[in-house]
Amino acid sequence: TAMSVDEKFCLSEVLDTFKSCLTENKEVIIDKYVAGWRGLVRFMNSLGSIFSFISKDAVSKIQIMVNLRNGENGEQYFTIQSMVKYELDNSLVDITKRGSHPESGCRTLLRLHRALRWLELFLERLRTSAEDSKTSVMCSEAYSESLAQFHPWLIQKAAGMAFCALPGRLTFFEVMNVGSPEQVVAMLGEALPLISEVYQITEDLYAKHDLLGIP
Ligand code: 1PW
Repeated sequence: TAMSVDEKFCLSEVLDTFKSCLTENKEVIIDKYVAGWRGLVRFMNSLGSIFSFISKDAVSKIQIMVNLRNGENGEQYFTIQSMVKYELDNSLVDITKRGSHPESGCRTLLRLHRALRWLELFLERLRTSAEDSKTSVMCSEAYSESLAQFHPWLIQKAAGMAFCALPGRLTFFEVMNVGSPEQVVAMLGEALPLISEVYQITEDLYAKHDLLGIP
């Protein structure tokens, strides 16, 4: 993949990308959504190599979405809404059991969407956390409440081990490269409602089309 890991990372820029996801009609622009994820991957990689097994899967999902955008029907993948319509109209999604479309846009994006909920819960905990709170605990609580239910036992264990290696709250804030802890908290307070809106719009769309359980 052409993804660079050494670019200077700043979390507020990443969260800004998620802000720019939504069109006026509240459709989610896939290029921006994917760009937001690229930034999150850089963030995870800057947390240490133990997170690379986590980011590796996100990287391969991002690549699937990029390939669809660059493919011959790329314009159908401009927004999540147009993607869902296009793939459903053309029977390009395996809805109830795995079949001939293991890498559909709908399936792939659903994985990122579920992970975004984890991120939202985690960042919200981080935002409201006390100085002596443990990032590992916040991260694993957010994980149990969201993504864990979709992961087999082995991945849950591996994720739990990665969380234990997370740096403390202050170091974590420094890695975000936003400024003082107060500035981080303020930035999160601004960004979270937007991430949450993108999440909710996607969730509602998938629910409407009965796509939340794509295997
Ligand atoms: C510290 C901030 C972290 C927030 C980013 C969250 C990223 C979540 C990626 C978790 C990946 C764990 C290992 C991969 C598991 C895959 O099996 C799973 N992928 C996801 C994204 O959940 C399901 O994909 P699959 O196997 O059905 O193709």
